[in-house]
Amino acid sequence: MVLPHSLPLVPLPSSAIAGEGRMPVSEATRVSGDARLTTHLIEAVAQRSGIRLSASPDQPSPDRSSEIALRLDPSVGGPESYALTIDETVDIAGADEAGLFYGVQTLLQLLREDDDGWGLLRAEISDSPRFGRRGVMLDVTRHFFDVDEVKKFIDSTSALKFNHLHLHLSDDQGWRIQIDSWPKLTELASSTASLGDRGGFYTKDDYREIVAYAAERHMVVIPEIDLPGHTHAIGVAYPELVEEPVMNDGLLSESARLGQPLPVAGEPYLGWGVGHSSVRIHEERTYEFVRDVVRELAEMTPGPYIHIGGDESLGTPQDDFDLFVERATAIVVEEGKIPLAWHEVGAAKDIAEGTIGQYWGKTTPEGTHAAEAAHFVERGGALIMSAADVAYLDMKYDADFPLGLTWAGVIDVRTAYEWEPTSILDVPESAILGIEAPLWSETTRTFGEVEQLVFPRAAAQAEIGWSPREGAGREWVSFRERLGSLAPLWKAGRVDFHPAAEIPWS
Ligand code: TNX
Repeated sequence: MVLPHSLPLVPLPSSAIAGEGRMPVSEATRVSGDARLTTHLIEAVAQRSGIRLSASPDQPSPDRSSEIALRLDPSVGGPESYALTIDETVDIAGADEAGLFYGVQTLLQLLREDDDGWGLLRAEISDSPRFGRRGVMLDVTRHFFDVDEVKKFIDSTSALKFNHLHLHLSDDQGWRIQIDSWPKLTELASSTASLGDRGGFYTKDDYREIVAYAAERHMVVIPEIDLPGHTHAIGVAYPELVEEPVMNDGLLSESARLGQPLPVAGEPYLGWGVGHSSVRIHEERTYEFVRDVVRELAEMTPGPYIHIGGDESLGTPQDDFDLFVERATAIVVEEGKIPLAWHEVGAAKDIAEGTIGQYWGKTTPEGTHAAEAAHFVERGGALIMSAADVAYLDMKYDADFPLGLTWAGVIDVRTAYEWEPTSILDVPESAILGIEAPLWSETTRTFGEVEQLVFPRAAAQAEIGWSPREGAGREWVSFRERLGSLAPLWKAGRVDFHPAAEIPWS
């Protein structure tokens, strides 16, 4: 038997046996099954190989040679699981539509070209995810990325079986989503970005287009409005909602250390210092604002979550912070959604029950981070792990890498791969919903630069989120080989990945 990790697959499937040789594919190869997924497969194969498979709208024909059958079969396993057989024909059975989609993504990784042309590596795979939550985050605030760029991000991350897309939609540098009841947010506070670059925003139609595109690829979009700090842009539109920029010694020295300009009240902020802004905690108008924004976001968000931020609110006194996040999480619940928040929000005793925390501390927690994270679990919530020293996609690969930051460390591909989300905090394993890998965009001025930071490290996070912890092949020596084999797929998809020297790219 050939070892499972000899198959060029990322993330590693829960069970895989490589067969002998390849099943040739040609324009005569017929695909049957759900029309949309069939089209998706045909387009992806065409983009990769130039071969346009034929769609066979009917049931699988009696002559089953050269056939790829996509079908649903709930007996295959739990949510998102699938079984894939490639022999003389291909059979993909998804436990549900997401599972079928993931079976197709695996099939696409097994499509390879050699001297005899294009073929599918023979294999017998049955696969299901370790965690139900496998997320990526895109910061569209420090730099703005348009609808087509977000769609490309969805394409390349859903191919790695990520199933949540968190969009960081507001920050000091800009407000990026149309809100009808507070129109000046986009009129006055969206046109600029970090480094003085051009901003932008999504209309409600744009946003719905992103949500629908993501849903077709089985990704849930999570909108984040960052409160009560990271709110300088709100003050550019509505000065009455925010405090004067905080200018304490800590902030002044931090901005100097980062080489970042200081904010000026009412003017767009073009740097990326943090911790200087806060909404007014003791004004009822602030909560009218929060409720309107949450309600309008909820209306265009079919997914269950609204993220209210809560990180680095260094300009908000602790008691005020607690009061604010208790009210803000309650508002999200009242508007029918589950609140999500960065782990600092767990400092507040009475956050809404069931609020989900996002841990962004390090793999060895510092200060109050672990206790804050644990409080979400005490309140009946759960946690998503985004440990900054391993899962942050905006850290540099090495000290000389031109893009990215270093505050959490430099993260080479191996470091991004070798961590365990359930071993960081002292909470029950069942409280860990999964992982999310964030891309903060202070230094990425183009979408190509985003991709250089995200790929290949997102593939490491994909495997941590999907693959069994103890699976054969779930280790660096195997991963780096399998990762290297993704290069032709990324090249065909024009993904501007960083060809890290650690990886044997094919
Ligand atoms: C910290 S981690 C932030 C962001 C920055 C990021 C840069 C977290 C929740 N907040 O505001 O963009 O560092 O790495």
